[in-house]
Amino acid sequence: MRIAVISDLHLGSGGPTDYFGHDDGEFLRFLTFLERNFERIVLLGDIWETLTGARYGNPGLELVRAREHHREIARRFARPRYRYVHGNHDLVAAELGVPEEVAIDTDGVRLLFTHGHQNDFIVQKARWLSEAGVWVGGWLRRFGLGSLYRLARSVDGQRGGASLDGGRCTFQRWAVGVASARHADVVITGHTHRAARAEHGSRLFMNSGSCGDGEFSFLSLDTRAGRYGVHERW
Ligand SMILES: [Mn+2]
Repeated sequence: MRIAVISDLHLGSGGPTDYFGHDDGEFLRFLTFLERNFERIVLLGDIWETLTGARYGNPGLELVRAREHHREIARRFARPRYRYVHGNHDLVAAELGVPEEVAIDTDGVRLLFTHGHQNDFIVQKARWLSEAGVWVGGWLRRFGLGSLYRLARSVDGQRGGASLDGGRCTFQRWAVGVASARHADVVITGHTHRAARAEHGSRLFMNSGSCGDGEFSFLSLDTRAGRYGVHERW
């Protein structure tokens, strides 16, 4: 099976707290390209930004507003080719039945898709603190404090344990541990916004990077041909 993976679009309701950074028409052309070349497209979490509303703590309303603001993209994602796995910025989608983990068995290969926030200590142990941090970040952007926002993001990124050196990356070690527990050959995550591909013994770790901030990062998985690629442009 030929599968494409994208994640971390952070589609919001417009304005400074919408981190998507694409023209919707151009992004729809990118999705058409994926639909023509892949049998399935996995949306691997943080597709919608639901934590940066002006008032704190109403992700359900923010999801509705973001879907209205990007109506054509929302309609596109309803096509049968798409498979949605939620992340921590669109956790509210779990209430609508969106899973936090999906396994696909095809051509004798088991693929495991999970966003990756499950490895984040603060997200897991103090969800309110993590969500309040994202909400404050939204207000920094509204006040035009982009540099402070970027500093906070980079500090948070360091904390995530993601490293380009697969052997030292605690995020990858966690993901490969989950893959092993689920008997998966390939584990695919998002969350870190850092696209990656690294072999860990007999298992393969991949990260889809981000399609937010105007980026076009995606993964191509061809289980029949055994080809697994990271792409930064289409
Ligand atoms: Mn995330």
